[in-house]
Amino acid sequence: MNLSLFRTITIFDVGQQLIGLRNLKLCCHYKLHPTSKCHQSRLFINTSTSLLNHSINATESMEPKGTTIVVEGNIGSGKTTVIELLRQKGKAAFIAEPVKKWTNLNGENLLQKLYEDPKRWSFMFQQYVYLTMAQNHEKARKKEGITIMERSIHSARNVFIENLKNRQLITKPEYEVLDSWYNHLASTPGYTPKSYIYVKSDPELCLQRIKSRNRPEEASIDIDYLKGLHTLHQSWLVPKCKHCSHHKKMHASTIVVNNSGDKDALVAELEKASAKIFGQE
Ligand code: TTP
Ligand code: MG
Repeated sequence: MNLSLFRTITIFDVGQQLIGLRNLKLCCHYKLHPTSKCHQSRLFINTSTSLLNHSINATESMEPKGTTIVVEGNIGSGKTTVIELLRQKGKAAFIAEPVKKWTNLNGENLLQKLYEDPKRWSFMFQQYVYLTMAQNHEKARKKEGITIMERSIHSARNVFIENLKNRQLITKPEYEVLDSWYNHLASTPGYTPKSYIYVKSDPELCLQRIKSRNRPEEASIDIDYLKGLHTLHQSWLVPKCKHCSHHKKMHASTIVVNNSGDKDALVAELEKASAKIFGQE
């Protein structure tokens, strides 16, 4: 009996970067006589099958199991509130923003350091944001169904790091290192969401919310800083040029949710967006 095994699989390199589709053609011609026990042939088939299974498993674990949606918007725009409201619908899994990690890394309050001396600490802080966000993308990729997470490596790069460069709070080499990290992380399968929920809010309102929630680290945030972040969110998530849109958002769509500060209006906005959000599994 001739047994032919001919499979095509996807391979990723050790650095977990997709290097393209390569064909692995495994062809085993294997003669089996009911009476003879050909140990070597069996061993070959067993090893090849394990390798194949291993590669397929490796491939499967890289591929996202479900759909990731990311909530973005200015500091104090109401992302956490939006997530709480969506949570009540019971139709998705949720991953919280790692702010707690940023305020306590083995006793170090990195967020506080950032605001106390941005020139000294921004580079360090943004690297830790990348790490903690990559951990969240990793969690999201393994979940089935819809997973909604607050923030992403994409806002870290397209909004915060861009803003730090504009304000000359990071040096050119620091910017280049952060950009290289982004290019590496963003090419990981599953790290680009299907869509963004963009919580759009007036920077003045964001400032009011920041003041009333009173995170001690954020006491120095001013309106110019929030206006800069607002402009960057806009040009990233709702760019006027189609080419820029594809380039910057890597084909993810944007669902805009306006937050004017009125809770009932926000609930109504989410109701309107609900079909778009939950209909994309
Ligand atoms: P946000 O990620 O905007 O979270 P939030 O809880 O303030 O937003 P919302 O009220 O809409 O729920 O900001 C958290 C803090 O982290 C804020 O002080 C800004 C800072 N930050 C950076 O400095 N760099 C970054 O890349 C990110 C993602 C946040
Ligand atoms: Mg929040």
